[in-house]
Amino acid sequence: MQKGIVTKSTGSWYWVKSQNKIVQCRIKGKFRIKGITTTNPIAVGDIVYFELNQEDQTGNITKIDERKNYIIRKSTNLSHEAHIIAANIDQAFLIVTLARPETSVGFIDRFLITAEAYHIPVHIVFNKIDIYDSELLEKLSHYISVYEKIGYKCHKTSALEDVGIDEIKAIMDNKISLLSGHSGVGKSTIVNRIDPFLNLKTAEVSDFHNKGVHTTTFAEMFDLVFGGSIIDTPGIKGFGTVDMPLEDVSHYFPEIFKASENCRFNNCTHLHEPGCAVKDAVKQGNISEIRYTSYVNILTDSNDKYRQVKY
Ligand SMILES: Nc1nc2c(ncn2[C@@H]2O[C@H](COP(=O)(O)OP(=O)(O)OP(=O)(O)O)[C@@H](O)[C@H]2O)c(=O)[nH]1
Ligand SMILES: [Mg+2]
Ligand SMILES: [Zn+2]
Repeated sequence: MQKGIVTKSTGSWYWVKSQNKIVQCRIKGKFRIKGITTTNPIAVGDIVYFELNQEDQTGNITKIDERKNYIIRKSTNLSHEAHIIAANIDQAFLIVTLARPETSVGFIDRFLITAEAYHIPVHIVFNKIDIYDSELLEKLSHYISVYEKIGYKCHKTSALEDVGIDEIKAIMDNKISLLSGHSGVGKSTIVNRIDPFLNLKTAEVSDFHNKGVHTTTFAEMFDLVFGGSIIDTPGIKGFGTVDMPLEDVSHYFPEIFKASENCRFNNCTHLHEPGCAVKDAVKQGNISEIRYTSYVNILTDSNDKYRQVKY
């Protein structure tokens, strides 16, 4: 049996890097993670064991190591199926654009709570700053002040003009980094800036929808010449439902969790209870309105009530 790391999967085939060689593998038998149904039992970043077929040099994956973490999203709002974007990552870079396409705060926050649940550090990268007008630049500095105040590192980049890329490159040194975000925000363009030899496919955002068209179709892990590796992923539309009991959501909004220590009721949902320290903090400007609104939206999103997933 040989051990390796999954660098790409297309559904039926898994690329497994083992002793600096890539072996194409299939899954033998069934792999199930307790409690959740996933569209992909094995994801990029998984450590797996396989047996090599001598005839064609392909492999059969027979075992998978326990994951230290993973980033997961629901396939659709009403389905209980989940898709694992990547596993065993050291940090995530959420690539955000305020235009072409526009990333909403709701999307950012759903990503952050997913990562927070597994203690995955997130860097927020605001890309395409070269196209922002004065209004968007103002919005940008507001967002950065909101997220930095809570403790998230923010970066401003223009992959097109090579601005700010060295800064994020330095943070990737010797780490496994995931790049995520909507389609068309420039994930693959950023990867190409970081390592031009990779020469990944990128494409214009369509004018009609201002949305990307999923140029990258499979998540793939690349080794970086300076050490560490980077996982480029297909754009995600949204997270749909959140994968945690609703009462846990507030634990993953660090500033809401902190303020909630002073709520009158210890099972306060911070929606309508009297003596709620969270609502007070919002009124006083200590918790940002945009973050509180996202929190309320997640809790009251009717689709989330269908969520049955428990770990
Ligand atoms: N103006 C501007 N355009 C950029 C920037 N970064 C990327 N782009 C453009 O945005 C478009 C989409 O870039 P991609 O790198 O393909 O986006 P992606 O996030 O990988 O998209 P998917 O693979 O579909 O998820 C391309 O036309 C890029 O040239 C930037 O900083 N400024
Ligand atoms: Mg891409
Ligand atoms: Zn409260």
